[in-house]
Amino acid sequence: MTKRALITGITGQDGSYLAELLLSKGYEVHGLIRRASTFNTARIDHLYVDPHDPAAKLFLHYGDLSDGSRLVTLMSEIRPDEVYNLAAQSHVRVSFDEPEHTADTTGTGTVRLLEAVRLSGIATRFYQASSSELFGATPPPQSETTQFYPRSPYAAAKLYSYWITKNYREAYGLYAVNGILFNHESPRRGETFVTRKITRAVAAIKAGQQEHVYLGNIDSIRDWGYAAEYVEGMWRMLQVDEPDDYALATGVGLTVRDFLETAFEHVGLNWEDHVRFDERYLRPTEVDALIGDPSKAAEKLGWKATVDGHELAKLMVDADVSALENSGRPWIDTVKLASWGHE
Ligand code: NAP
Ligand code: G4F
Repeated sequence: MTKRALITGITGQDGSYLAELLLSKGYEVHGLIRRASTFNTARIDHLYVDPHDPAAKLFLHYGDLSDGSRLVTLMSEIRPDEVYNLAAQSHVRVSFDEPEHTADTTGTGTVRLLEAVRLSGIATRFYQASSSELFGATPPPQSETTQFYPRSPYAAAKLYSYWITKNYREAYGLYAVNGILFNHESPRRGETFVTRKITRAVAAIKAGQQEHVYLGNIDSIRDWGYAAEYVEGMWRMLQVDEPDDYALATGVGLTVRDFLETAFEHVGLNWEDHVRFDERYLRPTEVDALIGDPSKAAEKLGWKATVDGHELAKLMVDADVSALENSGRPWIDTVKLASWGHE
């Protein structure tokens, strides 16, 4: 029997890698996408096959986590074996600007989807994209048993989603799991997260199209892994007999400064010549250090990260250098776009 999966957030970084993985495993994949005035499917366009083609295995549906009745309808129409809830307003800095919207999407959106699963009566397995941001101010190493201390509207919304997922597991016997994922990046990472902001800037500076990049706090520590490996961990969480919660991480922390050093050195540049401080990229409350302990996932799921933060920085720089070389788009436009907000 062909398994069927529904992915919310399929147009995002993780959604695109997960869709690839599930299609490669023979799944029929359904994705929730938001209606936008421009195309927002660039990360999955390479997977798309005309739905009229009998070989089509990927189907997209308009919807939004703010629209509960639509989620109920889609659940009964698609009848998925597995639901991956990856959709969210996922930017921590932006959540300070849009706390209410973040709560509605990143928090309440989860219970809307869980209710749709529960009301459908289908024996669906549910994955919730929880985050290492939940640990916030609690010092590393952090694991599934570490106390939560959220430090942003984003983290507070994810905390609600974490607990409501656990509650639906306990109250209704739903197969529902939390993947507590530490930062994971890739060439598909959103342009305003710090790793991608840096690797895009490295490419532009190397090409002589830009002189400086403006950043906030470069002393914070993150446990950066490779997104393509993390989606394998998400899938594995839904394949075990009993639902449980798991942290995925490399176990190694780097500062933003370390990432800068590796990324600039990779193309023969010194980061100190090109990085400028701008206080608008600071957060009202910062998360100083996230370093995960992934031993439970290793033991129970056989999952292990193999790409470390330095390797990741280099592969992202290589991808941005070649993207810049191959694109006819004037770089300056996208740099301006990324500088409008406070991300
Ligand atoms: P991302 O690239 O920002 O993708 C977010 C996705 O959510 C996009 O497809 C976006 O659609 C969709 N979305 C946003 N608001 C929505 C709404 N109201 N209704 C329906 N869809 C909506 O995020 P990511 O890096 O892939 O992360 C995936 C999930 O894991 C997120 O929940 C994130 O918070 C969580 N997480 C990420 C990390 C990480 O390091 N990447 C770590 C821990 C947890 P558009 O394309 O239309 O904007
Ligand atoms: O890349 P970031 O914006 O990622 P952050 O805040 O760690 O959140 C990401 O990882 C979470 C998992 O732990 C996810 F849940 C969340 O959805 C998201 O994917 O910032 C990383 C660090 C922060 O300490 C930030 O203050 O980089 C610092 N930073 C310094 N200058 C900057 C900048 N961050 C951004 N985005 N832009 C800057 O100019």
